[in-house]
Amino acid sequence: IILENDLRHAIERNELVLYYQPQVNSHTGKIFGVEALIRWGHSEKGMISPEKFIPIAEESGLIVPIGKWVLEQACQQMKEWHNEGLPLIRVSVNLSLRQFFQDDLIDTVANALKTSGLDPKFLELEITESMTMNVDRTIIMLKKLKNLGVRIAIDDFGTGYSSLSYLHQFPIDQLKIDQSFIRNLQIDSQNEAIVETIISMAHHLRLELIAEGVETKDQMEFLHQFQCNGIQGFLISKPLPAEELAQLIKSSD
Ligand code: G
Ligand code: G
Ligand code: MN
Ligand code: NA
Repeated sequence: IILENDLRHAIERNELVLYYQPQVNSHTGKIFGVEALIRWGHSEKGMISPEKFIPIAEESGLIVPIGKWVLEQACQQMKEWHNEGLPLIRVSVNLSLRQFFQDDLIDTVANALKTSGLDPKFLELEITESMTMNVDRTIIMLKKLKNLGVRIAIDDFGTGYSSLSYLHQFPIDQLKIDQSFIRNLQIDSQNEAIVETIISMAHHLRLELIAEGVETKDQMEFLHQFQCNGIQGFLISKPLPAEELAQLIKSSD
């Protein structure tokens, strides 16, 4: 089992790395963004999934320095890619509950942007519905983030309990349809109806949309047919180390 102390050492020893998964426009086939996904390159155990250590990081408070590092690293990497002449794509960073409730989140994000020199419009922050239970606080926080010029996405959309009536009050740019809905396409017709409804709602609210966990051509064609343009999933690529992702972008440009 992973202990808090191991994780503390992981930070000190620079064992944390970011992988990147491309997001593709299904109409043009172009990569328009990447999601940064953390991994722990453990000296003996190999790559450890965030599912195993993010909960420990949340409980212990280590998520604060880790989250800071992720933001800095993601912004720096994207700025480097832009400098190298790669297409001007954006990077999405997952925020954890504790980070979202941290008073200095705004400063942390502003700092990561300033230090890297990345144009804020190329940074997107992913929050989940479960973080938006306190509606007033969420609106205040999101407005402050939007004032920095960054984009906001709701991750795992459709799995939380947030009321749809608040959705239009949040200053958000994008919904990410949860993988579970995509997995059940062509299996369950009621599920298909839900996906169609989410897509149509996003269009009406003028929100951009990404389907996550797209693994098959059939799933992509269904989404294409209903005008869900953003696609992320193993069909395009699994999350990759930075160099491999850069190669993929170069070869697909
Ligand atoms: O990358 P997947 O491979 O295994 O990620 C598993 C979970 O970990 C997902 O829910 C994802 O959102 C979360 N995750 C990945 N990277 C980060 C990160 O940098 N910060 C936070 N808070 N969660 C992350
Ligand atoms: O919670 P969040 O959406 O941030 O989590 C992203 C997680 O989904 C990561 O663990 C990532 O590795 C995983 N993932 C990305 N694409 C696919 C896919 O096509 N199929 C499956 N099963 N998992 C995926
Ligand atoms: Mn995510
Ligand atoms: Na998700």
